[in-house]
Amino acid sequence: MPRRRVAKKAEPVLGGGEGTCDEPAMHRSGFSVTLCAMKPKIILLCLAASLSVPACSSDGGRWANDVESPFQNEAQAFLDRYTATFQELYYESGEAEWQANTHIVEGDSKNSERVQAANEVLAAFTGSVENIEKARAFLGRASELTVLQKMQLDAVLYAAAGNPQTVPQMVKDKIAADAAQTEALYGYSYLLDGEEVSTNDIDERLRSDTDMAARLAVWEASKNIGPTLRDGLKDLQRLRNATVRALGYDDYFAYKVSDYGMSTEEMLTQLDKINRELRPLFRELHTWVRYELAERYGQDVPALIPAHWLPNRWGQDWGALVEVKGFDLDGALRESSPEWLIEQAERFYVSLGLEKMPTVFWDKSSLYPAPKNASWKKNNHASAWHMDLERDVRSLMSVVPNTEWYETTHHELGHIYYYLCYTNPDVPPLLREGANRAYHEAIGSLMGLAAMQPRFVEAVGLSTGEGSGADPMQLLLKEALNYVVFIPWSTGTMTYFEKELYADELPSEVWNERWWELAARFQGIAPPSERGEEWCDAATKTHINNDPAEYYDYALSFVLLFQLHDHIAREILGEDPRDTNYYGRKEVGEFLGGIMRPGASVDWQQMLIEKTGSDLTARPMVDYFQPLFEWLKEENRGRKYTLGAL
Ligand code: X8Z
Ligand code: ZN
Repeated sequence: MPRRRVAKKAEPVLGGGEGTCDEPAMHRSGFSVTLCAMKPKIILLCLAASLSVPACSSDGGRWANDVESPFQNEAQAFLDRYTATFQELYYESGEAEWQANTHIVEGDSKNSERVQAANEVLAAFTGSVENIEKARAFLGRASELTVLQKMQLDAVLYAAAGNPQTVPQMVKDKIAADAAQTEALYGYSYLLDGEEVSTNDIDERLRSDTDMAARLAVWEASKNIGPTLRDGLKDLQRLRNATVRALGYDDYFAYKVSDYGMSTEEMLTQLDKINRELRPLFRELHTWVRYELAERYGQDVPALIPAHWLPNRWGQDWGALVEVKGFDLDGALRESSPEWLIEQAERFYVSLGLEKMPTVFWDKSSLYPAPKNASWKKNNHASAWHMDLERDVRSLMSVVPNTEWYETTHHELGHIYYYLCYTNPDVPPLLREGANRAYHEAIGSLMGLAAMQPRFVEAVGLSTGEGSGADPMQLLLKEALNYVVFIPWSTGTMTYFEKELYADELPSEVWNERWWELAARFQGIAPPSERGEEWCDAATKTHINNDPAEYYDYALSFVLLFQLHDHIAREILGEDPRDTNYYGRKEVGEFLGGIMRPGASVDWQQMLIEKTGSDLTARPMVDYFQPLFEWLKEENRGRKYTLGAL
C-alpha cells in the first residue's frame, strides 16, 4: 500500500508494445533508493544483467534518449540528480517502514524513531523549496520539454505537495502522527472473552460461526480498536489537510484524487454512476440476503442487515454466505500449505509467460502470520512493496490456507508483477507507478477472479468436488456477493466518509453517526445496537488510517478488472467470461504485460481505449451478472425491498 504518485495527463509516449515483462525489473516502494545508491551500480548490473542501461543510472535510461535541446538537457540533469537522491531516500524510508510494519514490539520506540527520521529526510528533500521552484520553473516552459520530462516534473511537484517544506513543522508532525497511528493500529491486541485473537481468527469466525451471541461478541471485539485510533485520526485529518493546502490543493481528498487528473466532483460523479449502474443488482442481492439470513438465524427479516450477521468486519464482502455444492474451494485449500498458495499464484503468473519473482521476494517478504505468543506483532493487512523502485520487491501478508488468502495472494502478486514489469529502461524511476492507482489494484484482482473459476481451479489440481459441474447460478451468486457487494461499500461508505472527513472537515463528534448513516444508505446495513460517538468504527478499517483518501481505487479497479476480463475472455481466449481458464495462456500474459510495462508513462484513459476499445465502463460487470439478476428477481418475487434510492 505505501505508494506515492504522479500526476499525468500527457499523451502516451510508449506504445507499451505488446509483450510480456521479460525485461528485468527492479523495485522500490516508497521513497528511497539504496542498493543503487549505497552499493551501487555494480550490484544492479548483476541483478539486471540484461539491461542495456542500468535502470538506476543517474544518466537516465532509454527514456532520456530523445533529450535534444540545451533546455531539455538542463531539465534532464535536474531530473537525474533528483531521481538519484530520491531513490536513495525512498529506499531508506521503505526499509524503516518495512521494519515498523513487520516487527512491532510494544514499548520499543526504535521503529518509529527510524521511520520518523527516514521520512523526515525524504520529506525535506521531496518537499524542498528548491525542488519545487526548479520543477515549477521547468514546467513554466512545458512545451519545450519532452513528454516524459513533463510527466516526471509533475511527479516531482505531486510528491512535494505531500510534504511541502514551506510548512516544515506541519510535515514533521504529520510524519510523527502517521508513525504513531501505524503502531497503534498494528500493535493492538484484539481480545475475545479475555483471550487474544488474530484478525485471521476474527475473520474465520465471522465467516463460519452460526451462533448469534458468539457472532455479536466477535464483531464487537473487532470494533474495540476504534477508540484507540480516534485521537490519532483527528490529528491526521488536520495535518493531512494542512500540508497539501500549503501547495494550493483544497484538501487532502482533492490532492489524492488529482492523481487521476480529476477533481473531487468529477471523481464522485464517476463513482456515483458506477454505483447507480450496479444498484439494481445490489438491491436484489440485499433482498435475497435479508431473507436468507433471517431464515438461517431464525430471526425476523430486517430492513437493514445487522452488521454482525455478515461474514466480514465491514460488510464489504458477503461471498462466504454461500457454499456452492460441488465447489468446496475452502475444503480443497485446507489441505494445502500456506507456502503452496503463494507458489501457486506465482506459477499462474509464470504460466502466462512472466518471469519468476526474484529471490529477494522470498528472502525478504513477511508472508505468514506472526507465531502465536510471539513477542512481536506485525501489520495484519496484505500489501506489496517496491522497496527501491528497482528489483527489491516484497509482500507483507499473513497467509493461511483459505479462499480469502488464495485470492489475496493473487492480488498481491499482481502488484509485484506490475513493479517488475515497469522497472525497465523505458520507464524512469519517477514514473514507476501504475497507469493510475486503480490499474495497480486491478491486475492482481483480475488474476484472483480468474483463479477462482472452476475450470482453472480444476486445471491446477485443486479437488473441490464436482468442480465445473457445480451449479453456475450458485457460482455467480457467490461471486456477486463479493464483487458487486463491494461497490456500494467502496464508492459509497468509504469514499463519502473520507471525502467528508477531509473536504468537509467532518467534526469527530459526529464521525460514528455519519459512518453508520452512510453504511445504511449505501450498503443497507446497520450496527447491532446503537453505536455512539465513544466508538470510532470508521477507524477500524486499515485504509482510513494508513492509506487515506484512496479507497475509490478499489471500486475503479473492480470495474476495470471486469472490463479487462471481458476483453481477455471474448477477444483473446474466445471463452465465456463466466467460464474461463487463463492458465498457461501466453496471449493473456502478453496483453497484461503490454498494460503493465509502460507504468505511469502513458495516459490511463487512452490506454484503456487502445486495449479494450472502450473508456472505463461498468457495462461488462453488469453483463457478467445479468443471468443472476434475472434469477434473483424470481427468487425475490413477493419479497419486500427495503434498500432506498441513492
Ligand atoms: O486492501 C486491499 C488489498 C491490499 S492493496 C488486500 N484490498 C481492499 C481491502 O482489503 O479492503 C483488496 C480489495 C479491497
Ligand atoms: Zn492491492
